[in-house]
Amino acid sequence: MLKLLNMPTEVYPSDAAPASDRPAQPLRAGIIGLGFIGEVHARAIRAAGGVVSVVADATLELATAGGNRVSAQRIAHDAEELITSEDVDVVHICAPNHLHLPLARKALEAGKHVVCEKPLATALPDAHELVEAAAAAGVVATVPFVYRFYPTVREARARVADGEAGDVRVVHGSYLQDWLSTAEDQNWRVDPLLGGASRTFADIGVHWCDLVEFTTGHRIVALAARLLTAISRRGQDTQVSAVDTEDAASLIFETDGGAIGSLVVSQVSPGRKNRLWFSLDAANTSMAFDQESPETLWVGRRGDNSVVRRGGAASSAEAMRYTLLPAGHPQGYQDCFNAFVADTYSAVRGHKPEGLPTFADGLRAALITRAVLDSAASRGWVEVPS
Ligand code: SOE
Repeated sequence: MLKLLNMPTEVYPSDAAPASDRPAQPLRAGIIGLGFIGEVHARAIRAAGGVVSVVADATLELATAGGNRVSAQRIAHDAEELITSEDVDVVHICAPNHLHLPLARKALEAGKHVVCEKPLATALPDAHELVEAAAAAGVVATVPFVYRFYPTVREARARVADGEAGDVRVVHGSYLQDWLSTAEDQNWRVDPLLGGASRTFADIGVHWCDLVEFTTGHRIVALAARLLTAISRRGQDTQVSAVDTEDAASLIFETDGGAIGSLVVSQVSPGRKNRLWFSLDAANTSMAFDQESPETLWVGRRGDNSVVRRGGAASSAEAMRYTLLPAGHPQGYQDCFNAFVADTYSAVRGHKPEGLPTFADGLRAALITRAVLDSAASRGWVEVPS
């Protein structure tokens, strides 16, 4: 104890340290939109060492309530004020889809780094514009395709990349939810003016496509899709309106790596909460991932099948990079989000984290969504530009 008290002050030369040895100042985030996903962003910002500096929402009342929930330092009068604020380094856009383009455009014009929720834009030319604007601004611009950050997804990716799995031949799966499964269920995403022409595919199908393209390294080059609007009118009492967007979609596709595949997406599957499931059936092994049980990867072989646990001794370096806790201490969705924001902020600091989903990936999702809509309209196969 005495020794500690007598410790010479040079041991802690914090003031004398050269600037480069001092910890970097925390990045200051501004969040626009404080629904479920805005709050997920807020937790991830803090986990990444950032601060929730300013928040904005559709009204000052909403912003104040949301700002209190996430303990923001300050409430902006509106989104525009937040974007041009001095105390914001990174703008997180969590507002409804039709606002992504104008808000991201303004944030890029202001020279801010941007995290924009998917879909990046509701129309393909707008997604192109944002990719170009981000490149011209020279800032970091990312889209939260966060399922990439499950260690078991990285494990599957590593096993494809190092050849252990063999050539991927068949890719199949589904992404199913039930939160819009009754006629009383209503949400702004149902309205094409707010959510865009595609609802279920643009909201969750794009996650699945991003994930399988990311893990296999293949690109979907052609597809044939069908859309279903199972519930033609939604709402309650006097607030009932006709539905113009799809409740479900199915597609078959081909990849540039010579694989074929199929996907079913739905927001009207009772009991399925957020069931993103895929199987990559390759020459040596099949690998299946289930987002609702993300701690394991099923590995099928001609001989014995096995279940690979996150954090196990045989885990790849890529999976270990996102392993925070010892096996048996479950990691989940928020951890993926935290890792995504941490990698985005690391990119802001000049690093190049591998596998970070950028606006280019948001554009890729918009291209596939366009192809799905075109195919459903023509009832034929459509090529997907690479
Ligand atoms: C709602 O469908 C939603 O929150 C999506 O918008 C997310 O992207 C998905 O991860 C979970 O479901």
